[in-house]
Amino acid sequence: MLGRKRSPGRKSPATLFVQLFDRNDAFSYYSPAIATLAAVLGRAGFPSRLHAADAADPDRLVVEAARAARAAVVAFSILSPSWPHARRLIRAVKEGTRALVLAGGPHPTFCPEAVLAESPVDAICLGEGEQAMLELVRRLAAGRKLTSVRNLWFRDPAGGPRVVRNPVRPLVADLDRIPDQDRELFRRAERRTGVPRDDWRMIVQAGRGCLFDCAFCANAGMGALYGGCRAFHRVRSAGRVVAEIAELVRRHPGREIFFSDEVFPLAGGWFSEFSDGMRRLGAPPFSVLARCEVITPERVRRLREAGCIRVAMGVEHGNERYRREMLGKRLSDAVIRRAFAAVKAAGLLTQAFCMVGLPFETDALVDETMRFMRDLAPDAVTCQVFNPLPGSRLHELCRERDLLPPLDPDQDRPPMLRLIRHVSLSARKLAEACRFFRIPGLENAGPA
Ligand code: B12
Ligand code: SF4
Repeated sequence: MLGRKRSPGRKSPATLFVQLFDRNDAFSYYSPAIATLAAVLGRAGFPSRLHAADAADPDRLVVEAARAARAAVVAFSILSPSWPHARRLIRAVKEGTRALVLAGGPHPTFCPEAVLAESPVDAICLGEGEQAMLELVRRLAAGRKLTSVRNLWFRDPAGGPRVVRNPVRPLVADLDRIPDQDRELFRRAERRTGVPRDDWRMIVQAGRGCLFDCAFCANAGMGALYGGCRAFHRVRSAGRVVAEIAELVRRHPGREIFFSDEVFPLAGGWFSEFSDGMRRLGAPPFSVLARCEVITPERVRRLREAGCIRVAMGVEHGNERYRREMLGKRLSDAVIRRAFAAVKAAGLLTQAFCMVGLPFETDALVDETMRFMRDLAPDAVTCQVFNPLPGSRLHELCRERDLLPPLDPDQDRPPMLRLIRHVSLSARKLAEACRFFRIPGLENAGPA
């Protein structure tokens, strides 16, 4: 298990994790990455605290939290849409404390040079962070040199232009070695956030990564860092997953568990062992994300017996050819229809994901997505206006084809949505689609 206990009495540098969240969206309050990193540090005897920051909060709060925690490290986990908010807080922490400021997560992983250039961060983590962060804190405790820790890039502490770019270490091959998420870290911080208790999701992961490489998804970027999506994809043992859920059920009975694996492992012996274990636990309610291809009536039946109440599936677009050629998702309309029918027939709730405002989309293509979704009639649809995500192939395509509008370097509010330039989609149609899919705040949206 990662993070063996240290001998007591040694100096323990404290870490303050910063969760960038949106107070209006309770789901955004929880980060499995932070909860996992804190668990690894905690096992090794290093204390952590959490500061949850909404973009509207005054910056001084994070500085006060870092001082109150006597933090030696202030650690940010950053998704690209939160980068402007993170950058603002990183500046505040650097000005107001002497802590080492570390940033990890998808944005520093996919845009490391930009993160160093646009903020005074001391170090960034590329890829998986458990071993890197533990090694960093151990070295801090021992007063050893920090700048050779693999996965981490360091800015020259003397203020020079040099950046130490350490290579990425091999992945943790056996995910069972990683301790369960430290959810209590978030519970302890809950009081100050205004997020109602028990509103945030009980996120569990059966594994990491996925075997596909859709063009709009950052999974491809993670795969590229580690020699391909196949190498990055790993699954925990079914026994460990069920044991984690048993503990959650004991502590928080009745709450729904959300498997955030983008493709839940539904095939083979793993799934049999998992579903048997869940049945033994009394089939606690949970939801999964799945690819339509792997859905069969038999698997859905076993999912239901195991406690599953909802299956969410990516449809992405209503035009099969556009889905395949632009989005890199080789999935036919027929397979999608079959999968939704099978889940509905088993009495489970269905949720569909799709996007509008995609590169080179036309009004007619958007109409096809609205039509397809109306026909499919899932219980819930989550439609997003396309946001080009660093780490994805479509982000690269938008950059190459000059579809990315310039970002205001001084902007300090999260641009949760970065509309791309459209060459063939009318503002009227995009606004109509936003109304149709009830995308809040964007009913009058128009392409930049
Ligand atoms: C669970 C999940 C969520 C959860 C939790 C979000 C969160 N804050 O973590 C919810 C449902 C809230 C969510 C929401 C969103 N998500 Co999301 N989500 C995921 C998902 C499926 C799994 C992430 C995860 O928890 N993995 C397990 C943990 C343990 O791994 P990890 O996050 O990769 O972290 C490891 C490393 O990155 C690193 N690391 C991470 N942080 C740090 C910090 C430090 C200091 C260090 C040293 C290391 C480190 O170490 C960790 C352990 O190895 C990923 C897809 C994926 N496969 O990664 C998308 C993903 C992260 N989400 C994404 C996006 C875009 C969003 C949304 C913006 C979507 C939207 N439009 O609403 C919102 C943003 C909400 C918010 N403000 O955070 C993108 C991010 C791409 C990018 N370039 O930033 C991803 C990659 C999916 C994709 N489409 O490509 N999401
Ligand atoms: S969208 Fe889903 S299926 Fe496609 S690469 Fe990303 S995680 Fe995998």
